[in-house]
Amino acid sequence: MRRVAVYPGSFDPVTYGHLDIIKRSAEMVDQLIVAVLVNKAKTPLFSVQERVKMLQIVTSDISNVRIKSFSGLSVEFAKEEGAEFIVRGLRAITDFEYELQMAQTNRIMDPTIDTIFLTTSLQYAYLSSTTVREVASYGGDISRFVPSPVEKAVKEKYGLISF
Ligand code: COD
Repeated sequence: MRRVAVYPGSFDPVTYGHLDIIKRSAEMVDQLIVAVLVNKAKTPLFSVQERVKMLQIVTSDISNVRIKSFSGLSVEFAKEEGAEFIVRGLRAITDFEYELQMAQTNRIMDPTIDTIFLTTSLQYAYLSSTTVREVASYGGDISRFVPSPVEKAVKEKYGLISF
């Protein structure tokens, strides 16, 4: 049977922490769909198209990864894509409560789809898109947090690259 998983998130922007989860989970399934949420409430730094493009660039060397956007419930999107699993990353205890609640709610909504948690690699345990945006907004160095095409795009957003 062909195993498909969906890794949903905001990816605003994608970090080395996300990329680590993408690489590790892609090895566990036949196809991994990285799904970018069209956020309803939050005002993201990057548009959905920009986030999809950045993810496409940084995952171009992983043959079984596809990038898509979605709106609505992630469990419904996973079903539409024929996925068996939703992949999520866990960094710290602070992630746990939210992730557990979401996984349980999703399982009640669709018992055929399970959530798989991968724990963060230690070197990325501190890393989030929020801290990347925060550091960049003050002109700090984000090269250790995100791949270089993403670094460039973030700097452009904050007007840190002049032409
Ligand atoms: N190391 C490991 N994992 C990481 C790291 C890191 N350094 N950084 C982030 N992650 C993990 C996060 O823990 C998360 O699992 C995933 O990567 C994505 O993170 P973000 O921050 O980009 O995305 P989120 O958490 O904002 O995404 C939330 C969703 C969009 C998935 C969620 O809001 C959603 O599914 N919304 C649609 C409506 C829905 O279905 N709601 C759920 C019903 S309860």
